[in-house]
Formats: sequence, C-alpha cells, structure tokens
Amino acid sequence: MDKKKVNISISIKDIKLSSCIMNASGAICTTEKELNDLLKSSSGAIVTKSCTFFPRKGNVKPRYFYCEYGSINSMGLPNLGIDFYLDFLEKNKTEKPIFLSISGLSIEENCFLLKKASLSSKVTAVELNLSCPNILGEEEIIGYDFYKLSYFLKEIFKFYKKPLGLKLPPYFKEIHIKNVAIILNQFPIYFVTCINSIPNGIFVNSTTESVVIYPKKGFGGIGGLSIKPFALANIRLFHLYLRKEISIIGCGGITNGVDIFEHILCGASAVQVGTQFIEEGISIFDRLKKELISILEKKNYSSIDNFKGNLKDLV
Ligand code: RRO
Repeated sequence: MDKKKVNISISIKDIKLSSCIMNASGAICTTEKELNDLLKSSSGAIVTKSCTFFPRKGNVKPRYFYCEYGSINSMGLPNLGIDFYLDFLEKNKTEKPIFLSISGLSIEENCFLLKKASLSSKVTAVELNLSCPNILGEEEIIGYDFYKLSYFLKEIFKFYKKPLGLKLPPYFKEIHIKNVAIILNQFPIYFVTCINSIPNGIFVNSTTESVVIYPKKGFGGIGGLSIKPFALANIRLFHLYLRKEISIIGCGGITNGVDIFEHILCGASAVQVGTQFIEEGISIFDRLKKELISILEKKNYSSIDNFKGNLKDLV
C-alpha cells in the first residue's frame, strides 16, 4: 500500500507554520547572528530571546549548566533590548512567523513593550513571558499569581489587538491549571506555551561539593530531559480545560521525534526546543523534522491533526 504524504505544517488561527518545530525563547536567539541562523534554518517559526525595554547583561556567569538529565540556568534575562529586535526584523525579510518574546520587569513595562511591538508589521505574534524564574530581587512569577494574571490580561486587551501568546510556568496541580484556563478562556489569546523551566532547582557537583551555577546560590530553572513528564501533564490538562481556539505550544524535554510525537498526542499543536537546541546547534531542526516525519509515516498519519490530543487512557 502506498504511504500517505506526511505534512507537519500547522496553523495557529491565521498564522501558518511550515513545520510544527521551533526554538524555545532563550535558546540561541539573542544576537543578530543567532537570529540569522534561525531564519535560514528549517524551524517553522522563530522565537526571540525575551526582551526588556533596556538591554540587560543578565546574571553573573557561570549561569547555565548541562548534564545528561537536563539543564539548569539563571541567565537573568540577558537581552539586547526591544529596539534591537524590532530593528532586526525591519532589516530581514522572511516568510517565517516571528514570535517576539517580551518579559518586562513590571506590568507597566510589559504594557509599554506590547504597545511598541504592536506598531511593527514584522512581529507575527508576541509571546508574553509570564514565567521567568531568575530575576534577582524581583517579585513573584506573574503566572503563579492568579489575581495579577487576570488583572494584567484585562489591562492588556484594552489596547492590544494583535496575536498574543503566553509563556506559562509549570503548574503541579490540576486545580491550578483549571483555574488558569478559566481566566485565559475569557480573552482572545492565540496560544499558550507550556512550560517554562521549573523554578528553584539545584544541581550539585559531588566532586567539588558545590552548586554548579553562580547566581542565587546555585538555584535556577530546570530544563531538558527531566522536565518532560511535567510539560506533558501541563499540555494534557490545558488541552482539557482551554477553549479549543487557544492553541498549545509544547515545550520541555524534547530531544527526538518521539518526544515531539508525545507532546502532540497530549494536545500540543507545535513544539519548542530549548536545552537540546543549545547542546546540538542549528542542525537539530533538520534532524527532528526527519524523525517526526518518519514516525508519522510508520503510523500512517498524514498530518498533525490526525493524532493531536488523542492520548488514550488505559482500559
Ligand atoms: O533569562 C532567564 O534567566 C530565563 C528566562 Br527570561 C526564562 O523565561 N526562563 C528561563 O529558564 N531563564
């Protein structure tokens, strides 16, 4: 029997992605060279490093560490400032959707950044980061403060009319995801990206008997392999509780095509790759695309929609 032609393109409302695989914000997407490499790659979209109004150097190094079970980081939002990213997009023509990640240090700064971003025709959507775990001396992660989250979204949609996605922190109880979804369902949000790194982890070097990163006495956000089960659970529950018009971009622990397949089975429309992209470099997008297509061919699925969200219970 002839194999079906496999198509891994997807749409998030009117935004069309030729591939469902993209980088995660923060992974090799801060400088001009890094963004140019992403433009030339086979990623289905580009997400920029979360930006602030002023450029930031970020936290003291070493601030990222990788080992076989994942990564820990306390980068502290190093970025070149929103004007750099908007200028870069003005200068570089591309058909690829561009998700400008923003992460202001206050609600007021975020509103200002959103107003600025909405003036650019080159920004396809803003991915508003509500979940950075590493800002020294800053207040709580907004995604964990449901009153603030609700207030903030009401303020934003008074003036912001372009496509908006939210980068969410990991939640660890079903009721929290249900309550967040009840809030998000009231707004014309395009997508949620879940999950950001798991905050307040620690890696220990038993030889030196010390932590492995400098800032915050070694505490940082955990990414990579070990967070995949938490990413999958967040995707699964948001798929259950969000309005169907809000897409889910899965992020957490993707190293191969099977991981992507699992994210989509749980309900993701697209995926982002962070830690493994940092470790492997730009060729990862070709490899992951090939691996995902090969799985779909073997399973006789021709599109992402054929199996999205169809995770089965054991009976
Ligand atoms: O820059 C960071 O420290 C950072 C950010 Br903004 C984020 O959203 N997630 C993360 O793990 N690190």
